[in-house]
Parts: sequence; C-alpha cells; structure tokens
Amino acid sequence: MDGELFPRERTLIAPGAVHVPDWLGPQRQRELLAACREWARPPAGLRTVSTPGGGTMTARQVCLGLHWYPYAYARTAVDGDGAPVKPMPGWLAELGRDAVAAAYAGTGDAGTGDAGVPAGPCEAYDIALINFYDGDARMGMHRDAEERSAAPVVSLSLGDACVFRFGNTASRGHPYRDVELRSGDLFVFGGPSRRAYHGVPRVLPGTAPPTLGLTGRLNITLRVGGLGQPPAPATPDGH
Ligand SMILES: O=C(O)CCC(=O)C(=O)O
Repeated sequence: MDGELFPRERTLIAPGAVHVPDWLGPQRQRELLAACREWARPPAGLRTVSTPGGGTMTARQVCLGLHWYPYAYARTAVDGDGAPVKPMPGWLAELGRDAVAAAYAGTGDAGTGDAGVPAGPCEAYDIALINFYDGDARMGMHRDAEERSAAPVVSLSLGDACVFRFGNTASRGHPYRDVELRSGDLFVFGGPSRRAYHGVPRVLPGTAPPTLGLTGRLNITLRVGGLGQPPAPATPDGH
C-alpha cells in the first residue's frame, strides 16, 4: 500500500465530491481509533441496525450528537438500549469544518469553483455516525437524506481499505465511480453531490496499516443535521 511510484492525488470525483488521500496522519488516526473504541462502549454503544424491511445492516454503528436509525434521527438509541446518544465533541465538529476547508481549498472565490460548491463558512457539524466493518460487512447504495442542512458530508476512513462507490443523485445505478478509500483518507461530498447515492460494496481485508492496530475498517461520517432537537419517536422503528 505504501511506497507507490506515484503519490495519490486529491481528486474531484464529481461536482462537489472530493477525495483527499492521506489527510489524517498516523498519530491522528491512532487518536481517532482510541476515541471510536470509547464511543463503541455501552450505553448507546455499537449496535446492529435493523432495516424496516426486516433485514440488518452488516456494518455495525454508533452515533454521536443525534442518533440515526432507518430513516430518522432521535436523541436516544431508540433501536438500541434506549440510552441518550453520546454528545458530539467540539474537537470532532472542528475536524469536520477543517476537512471541508481542506477538500474545497482553492476551488473558487465567490460562488463555485472546480468542486461546484459555494465558498463560505458552513454550519457546525453536530452528528457523527461511526460505522465498523468486519468480516464481509458492506453498505448498500443509499443517500444521506434525513438532514435538513445542505452542508457537505465528511467521511474519514481508518483501518482496512475499501471500495467506495460514489454515484449520482437520480438512482442507485450508473453512472458511478469506484474509489479506493484507505486509512487516513478524507472524502467530502456537498453542493450538487450532497444527495448522491453512495455505498461500500467491498472492504479489502488485511490492508490496514500494521501500526494502527485495527482489524477491519472504521468510517466516521460527519453531518450537519439542521434539525434542532428531534423528539424521540413513539415506536422503535419510527413507523
Ligand atoms: O463507510 C463508508 O465509507 C460510508 C458510510 C456511509 O455511507 C454512511 O454512513 O452513510
């Protein structure tokens, strides 16, 4: 994985969607991994997510700030142990803001640049979803559509590399691009790509940096909800 002939470059994957390889250094990755291990502990820790159709997601998940479940947000782990969701740390919100600035750096002055995203400050990141992929875990094509804010989604990868499929806003099918996300990579999608379908068809086992100490893959997805404080739903599946 290391020592490639050509360094991996920051790449515009679609308007508003940018891949920044190696954005997190080894020390920052270790710190984030340690934080994920704490967040994964109960209460409101790592859980298996059931879908309304009766299936389960193979990637397990823990949330910060607001609790996501198919397909809404709540203040408590309504589809888990019912405990209040852990708070979104200020430092993680700041990391989200820095990630957006890094991804869109040099992409325009007034209005839109090559990334097609309006320049300017964005709202505070108040939600994190941490997805853990082990074994054959994957994630189907979906849109991040429960937020009211149009702020870009920030995605950070730790551990094993994966194939990240980034598609279009109309359907789960073509056109899409497959991008290899490795430990430390940043992917940001906003502007015209904010509601694009995306998923993880494959994790590449055994590709994590040996010094990180993680078997499997962690993804930290940061979002701005624009939701205020949503009430807890009446029933566990929100229907
Ligand atoms: O694991 C990933 O890279 C994608 C996660 C994702 O799409 C999500 O949490 O909505």
